[in-house]
Amino acid sequence: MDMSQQPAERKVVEGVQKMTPSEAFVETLVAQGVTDMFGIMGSAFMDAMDIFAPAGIRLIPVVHEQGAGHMADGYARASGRHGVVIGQNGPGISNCVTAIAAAYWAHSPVVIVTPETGTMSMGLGGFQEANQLPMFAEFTKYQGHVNNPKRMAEYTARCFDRAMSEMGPTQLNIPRDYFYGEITCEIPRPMRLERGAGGEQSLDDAAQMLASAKFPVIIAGGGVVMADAVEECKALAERLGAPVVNSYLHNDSFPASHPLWCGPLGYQGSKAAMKLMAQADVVIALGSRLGPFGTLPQHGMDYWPKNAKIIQIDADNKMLGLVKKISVGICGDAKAAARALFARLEGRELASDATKAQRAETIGAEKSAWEKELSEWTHERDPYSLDMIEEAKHEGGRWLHPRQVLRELEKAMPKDVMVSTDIGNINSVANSYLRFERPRSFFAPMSFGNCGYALPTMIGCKAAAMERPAIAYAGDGAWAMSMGEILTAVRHDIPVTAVVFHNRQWGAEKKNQVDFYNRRFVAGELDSPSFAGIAQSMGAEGIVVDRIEDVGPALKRAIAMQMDEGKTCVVEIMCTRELGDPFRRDALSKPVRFLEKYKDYV
Ligand SMILES: Cc1ncc(C[n+]2csc(CCOP(=O)(O)OP(=O)(O)O)c2C)c(N)n1
Ligand SMILES: [Mg+2]
Repeated sequence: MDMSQQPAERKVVEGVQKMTPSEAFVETLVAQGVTDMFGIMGSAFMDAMDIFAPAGIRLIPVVHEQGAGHMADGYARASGRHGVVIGQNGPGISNCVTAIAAAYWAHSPVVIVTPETGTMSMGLGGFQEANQLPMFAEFTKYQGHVNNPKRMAEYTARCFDRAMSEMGPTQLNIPRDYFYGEITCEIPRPMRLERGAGGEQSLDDAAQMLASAKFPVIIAGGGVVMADAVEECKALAERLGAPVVNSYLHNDSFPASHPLWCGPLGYQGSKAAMKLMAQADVVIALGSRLGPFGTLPQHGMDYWPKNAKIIQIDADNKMLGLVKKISVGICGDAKAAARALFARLEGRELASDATKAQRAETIGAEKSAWEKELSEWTHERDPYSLDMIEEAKHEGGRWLHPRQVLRELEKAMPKDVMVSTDIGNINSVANSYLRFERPRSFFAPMSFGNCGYALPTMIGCKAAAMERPAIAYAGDGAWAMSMGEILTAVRHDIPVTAVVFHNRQWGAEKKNQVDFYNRRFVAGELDSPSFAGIAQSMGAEGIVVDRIEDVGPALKRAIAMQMDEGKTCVVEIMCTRELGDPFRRDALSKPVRFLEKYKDYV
């Protein structure tokens, strides 16, 4: 434990002092470096809220508490600091469950503060009463329940410490009457875990495997982002001449301009990455839990190298060998482990040295083949998509091919951009077109996969990094779930740019009805007014795009408004109904019906 890392800016009261529990709570937040919180005010924590401002804490009010949870998640992921969310006991808290689940699977150090019904009425079925611990049990790394007001500072500090050390959300549950009273306590200083490289033996074994590898491949996972390990990953990759692939939805774990970068694995990922992966005899999964969804066959390729030796490095020992069979598991920090492996290879002759130039050529060739394919892949070619493209020609209006739109957006991306994506068909296809130069730049709903994620998350990212351009992608369905938070962006001067793919359908799910249910569409159509118009009436800017040549200029204009004028803008892009490959082909089966009345539904 490193006890010296005190946030420097603000002074925290020293020594044992008389204070109220509200003061103990707020001072502990200050000690933990909290400057921003997201939520909606409520009587349950008003006594503490009253002193947020003099403590140097801004509470950013949102439209819906789910938005606050996502904002805290985005804030944490963009900054590496805690994201904090708070709400009214009962409904304000239950509104956060989805967002905390998403933060859990993103390994975000989010602290959710959950004021609870008072102790004297708990269990009597009073107003806004709920058991708030079970709701979050599955999605938190630690749940602190303040069981006595005298322990307010202790529990608060522990929730903040554990969110960092356990890499995930923690819950601080506070009976609302425990904010009041008189206590004597000392404000604990933050304890931050110093992480190491892992066990000596496993590092030695891994280094030996790498030394004898003929075609090593590195998977750069979320751990590389969280541990700030890009330079160490680069050094290891360059020493080995190994291609580096991003794990699913961690496209920012390695710079896309690097010659060894090959793009993401997983759903709608890079064929170059997968083809190179298939050739590996040794794989180094650096900071990755090797989540099951991220390594499913794609583009008709079952690319996972079944005979390769797998070295997995994860800071959480429980992830080692959980999903994929591994040869060596290293419980360590991605940065420290990469450095330790590099040191062990120093001065050594590697089996792969002789083929370094040849492998570099193979990598280059696979990458350019994939780029060429992507550029020529202007629209989807399956029968449903072709029908939809044909249909669009006969409808009024101009409708664009999503893939072409995504390519144009990619070309128009500003430097140092942060992008969030939502869950949906076009957002998933976007995976191939989102490339980054630095970590903490790409934000997706990860394994929880909830629609309505992208906008609020990006507002949180922007609040943490006002100097960076912020872009949220969303389909029209997911957008409508979350667009209320445009009000938050406008009201509180946290400008972002949203790109809404208006294809008039819940496309991702409809794709399953195309593939498995003989195009029997149930509840899949979306008829909506102009989202640019809605944005304007919420006080933001709105641009409608229905010509491909306008896509890039529209994004650039919106970014200029964001960065120069502090304006939020919604870029609404009118798209055809064509659909890319589905999400869960693996998890669906052709329908079977036994009852006579449903016999046609196969
Ligand atoms: C909260 C939530 N509800 C439902 C789903 C199931 N779901 C996954 S994708 C999707 C459709 C998304 O539609 P849209 O946002 O319009 O994007 P498109 O697929 O059309 O590009 C739905 C309903 C989900 N993932 N999350
Ligand atoms: Mg849609």
